[in-house]
Amino acid sequence: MDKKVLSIQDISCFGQCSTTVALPIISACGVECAILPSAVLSTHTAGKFRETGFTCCDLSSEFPAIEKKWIEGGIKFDAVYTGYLGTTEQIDFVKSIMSTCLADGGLKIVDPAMADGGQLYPAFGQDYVDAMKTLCACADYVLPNISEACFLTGSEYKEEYTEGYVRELCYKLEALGCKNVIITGVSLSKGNTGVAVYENGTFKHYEHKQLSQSYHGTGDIYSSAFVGALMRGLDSYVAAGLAAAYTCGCIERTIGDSDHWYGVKFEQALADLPNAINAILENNKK
Ligand code: PXL
Repeated sequence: MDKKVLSIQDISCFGQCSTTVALPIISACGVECAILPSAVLSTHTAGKFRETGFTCCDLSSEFPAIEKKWIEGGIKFDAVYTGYLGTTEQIDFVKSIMSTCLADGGLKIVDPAMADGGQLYPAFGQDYVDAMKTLCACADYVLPNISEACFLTGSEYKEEYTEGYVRELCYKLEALGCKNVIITGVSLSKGNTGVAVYENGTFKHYEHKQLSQSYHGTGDIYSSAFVGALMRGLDSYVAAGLAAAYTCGCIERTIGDSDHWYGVKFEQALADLPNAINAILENNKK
């Protein structure tokens, strides 16, 4: 059966993140993607935009009426995937929509997009972290980076760490209530980076070469590719690796263009995604 995903995150009109990457990426995977925009911003809030400023219009007031219409129309989703949300009230609302609009057995996939480099994004404080903890506690999959995992678990943020440190973050997230944990940007050996996947008590690390630059929005690109691949029926560890390979492909296409500092050229690698998913599914049939 074809799957329907609901993506709940902001629309940053310019900047290649959140809804403007989730919709094309999940669609390219061959999965229907509905959206619920949490806010409309002129740009994302990172990098130079942190200094030059941005506009933000919170759309929360629309949420209850949209939810009511969806309930009346019997509209249900096979997964609700959340990213950057504007306020703690929106986090509460997301919990409500997960209870009213998820099909039986539907997945709750939470990317707690709120921090990077050990720092919270400008819009957020401890109250947001506390609210995000409660959303992650009921999630089937959480996809934090190391910074977000530290904020969620009250752990010290480290730039250099061992596998033991990452395992500890996974155990603490599990103790919080997260069923399955995927931590992005996990670098366990010099020159390499990757993702840690902690599922059913088993820790795995998918590793690839570290690229020379990091970019804004790659967490959203990663999560969207993971959601698309998972909803096509791929095993979560395979989906995690495929999403990492796709994100690397996006970064490789952007390195060298200093004008393109605000995001990655995900469009140029988009066709790789369904090809990779279909090849794995074909191979699984053999
Ligand atoms: O997850 C990245 C992101 C999404 N949306 C907004 C952001 C950011 C990162 O800074 O500011 C509005």
